[in-house]
Amino acid sequence: MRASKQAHGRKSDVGKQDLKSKIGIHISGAEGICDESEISNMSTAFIKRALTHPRGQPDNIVITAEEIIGRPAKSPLLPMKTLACTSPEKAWDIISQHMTGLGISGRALRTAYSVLGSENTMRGASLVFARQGKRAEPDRKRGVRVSRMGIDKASEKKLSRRLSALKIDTLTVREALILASKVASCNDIIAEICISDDPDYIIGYMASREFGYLRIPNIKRTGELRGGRIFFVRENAAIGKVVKYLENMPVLLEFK
Ligand code: WAQ
Ligand code: MG
Repeated sequence: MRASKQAHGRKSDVGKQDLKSKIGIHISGAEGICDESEISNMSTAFIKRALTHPRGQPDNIVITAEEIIGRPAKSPLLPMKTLACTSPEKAWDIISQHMTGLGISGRALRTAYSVLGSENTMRGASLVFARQGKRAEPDRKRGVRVSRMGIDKASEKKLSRRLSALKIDTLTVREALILASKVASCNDIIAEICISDDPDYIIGYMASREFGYLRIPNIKRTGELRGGRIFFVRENAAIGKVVKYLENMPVLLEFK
């Protein structure tokens, strides 16, 4: 699902930067994998979400349903942990330390910082070369939208139980963990940083196969419309293949 609105909509709903752009402003997006019998339920839930989104009222909602041929690849969900963090400045210190430990350069971190600081949010993620720090996504306005990921029924139950015990069993957390786990399953991606573009959601995360999914409270301040996702890619990665994998390869995540 993707929901957007034209830039001349209610001014209170969007950032000043967004008003300058003539194309639709991104409000909400969502994706999943389900059985044929559940397509209708999933679509209804997605439309409901688009219509009640904190970023504003969309004037355009697009639902796409595609058949998956063959069995999706399987991959494990990342282990999860919540870090202690009291401000966006401290969040960036923590992120920088972890990323530097994975070999991500200062230049790449500066690129990430500027993308994540912009109120011109993208619908997808920015790909950043881990050493040179150059952006690699083919469309800088849109970014790369990860899709075709889901979770099997049994794993979803287990995950819900685990998250309930931590009092964080929300759709936002479940979907973010599923997305991050698919991204981490891509060999050419070293790590991810994510900040929600919802003005009220101030917990972000960083993720990698090395250290799993690390939640970061106070990654931004309440009310800020900025947000985004950065995927750091290996310097010699074939970008076309990475994009194909993220956008098209069906992956079912499993709770182990
Ligand atoms: N593929 C690539 N990028 C995406 C996708 C996707 N499917 N969905 C969202 N993005 C990018 C896009 O730039 C958005 O502006 C940005 O990420 C934020 O998206 O454990 O809700 O859907 O409590 O607002 C983190 C949960 C929630 C942390 C993240 O992201 C936790 C969230 P949002
Ligand atoms: Mg959002």
